[in-house]
Amino acid sequence: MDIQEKIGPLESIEAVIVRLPFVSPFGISTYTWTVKDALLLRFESGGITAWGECVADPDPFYFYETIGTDLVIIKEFLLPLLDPGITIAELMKRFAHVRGHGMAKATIENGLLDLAAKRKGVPLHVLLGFPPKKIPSGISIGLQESKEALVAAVEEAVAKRYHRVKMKVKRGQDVEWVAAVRERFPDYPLMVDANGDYTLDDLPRLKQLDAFGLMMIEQPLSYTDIYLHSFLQREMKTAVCLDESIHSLADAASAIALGSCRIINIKQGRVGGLAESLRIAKYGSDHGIGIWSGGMDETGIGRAVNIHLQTAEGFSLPGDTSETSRYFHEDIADPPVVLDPDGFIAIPAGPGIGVRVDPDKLKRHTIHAERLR
Ligand code: OSB
Ligand code: MG
Repeated sequence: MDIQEKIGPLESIEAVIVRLPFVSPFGISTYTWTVKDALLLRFESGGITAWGECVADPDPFYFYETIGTDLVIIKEFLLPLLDPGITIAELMKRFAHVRGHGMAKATIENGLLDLAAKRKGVPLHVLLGFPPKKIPSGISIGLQESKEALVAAVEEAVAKRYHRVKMKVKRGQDVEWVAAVRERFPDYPLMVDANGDYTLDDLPRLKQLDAFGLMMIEQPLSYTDIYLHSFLQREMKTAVCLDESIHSLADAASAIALGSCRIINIKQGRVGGLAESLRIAKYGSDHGIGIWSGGMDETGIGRAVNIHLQTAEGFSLPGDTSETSRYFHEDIADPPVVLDPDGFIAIPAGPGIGVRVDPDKLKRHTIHAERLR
C-alpha cells in the first residue's frame, strides 16, 4: 500500500509531550506504568492542524524506542528528509535509510496522513481506501493483585460486552489465574499476553494453558525471538500470536514461513506506520494468519488511528481498543472512545482522524513543547 498524496507545504511542526495519569496502574510482566506519557507532533498547514502520536513509552521496558530517543531520531534524522514536493510514500522510502525506529517514522507518517485526509475532507480510513465498518472491541487487563480482583475486572469487561478479554500473565501468575477466570466464564473469548516472560524451559507449564480453550497466547517467548516460537507453536494447541517480535513485513514473512505463529498483533507504530501495517495485514491474511490491532494505551489521537486502521482488509479479530474512560480521567482529544450496547466502536466522524484536540486539556497535560520547524 503506497500513499500517493504529496506532503505539501507545512507552516510549522511542533513536538509536544503530554502526561496523563492512568485511572489505575497498568502492569505487564516487565513493568507497571502509572501515567501515560506521549510524544505528539503537531503539523500546521493552511489553517489545518494535524496530529501524529508516537506510541513509544518514556522507558525501554516494552520496546527499545523511547520518547527521548524517538524525539532525537525525528529531529536529527527523519525531519531533514521531509520535502514538501515528495509523496508520503516517497518519504517512507527515504526513511528506510534510517535503521529501525519504526515508532518515530510512524509518528510523522500518521501526522502527514491526518493532514492529507483533512485537506481532502475525508476520514482517514477513506484516504487509506477502506469503507466504514463497526469495529469490534477488545480489552487488555493488566496484572492484578489477586485472582479475585482479576475476576472482578473480567466481570466488568463482560458486562460492557467487550468482544474478547485479554489478561496479562507472567511466570508464577498464569495457569491458576486463567483457571480462576475460566471457572467464572467457561466460554468467553479469552486470551493471554506474556510480553516475552517465558523460555522453552517453561514448555510443560505453557502446555497446561492448552486446557483453557484460549483464543491465543501473545508473545510467550523473548521480544528478540522469531525462531524458537516455531518450536513452541508446534508443541502447543493454543495459537501463538506475535507482538514484540514483529517490526516489519519482512519479520512477519519470516514468522509465517517458520510457522512461529498463527496470529499477528499489529501495532501500527511498532511496525513503522499505517502503510506497513496494511502490507502486513494483507500478507498475513493471504497466508491464513489471524490479524488484529494492538494498542499502546494511546491518547485519543492514537486510539483514533487504531480504529481507522481496523477498517482495513485482513483485520479479522477484535483488537486492543477499549474505552477511553478506563485509562484516563481526562483525555486530550474528543470525543472519547465508547462501546455501543453490542460492544462495537464507532469510527470517529469527520475528516482525518476525526477527533479534536482540546486546547485547554492539551495545555493542562503538556510537560514539554518545542518547535521543530
Ligand atoms: O503487550 O500489548 C501489549 C500496553 C503497553 C505495552 C504493551 C502492551 C500493552 C497492552 C495494552 O496490552 C493495550 C491497550 O489497551 O492499548
Ligand atoms: Mg502484547
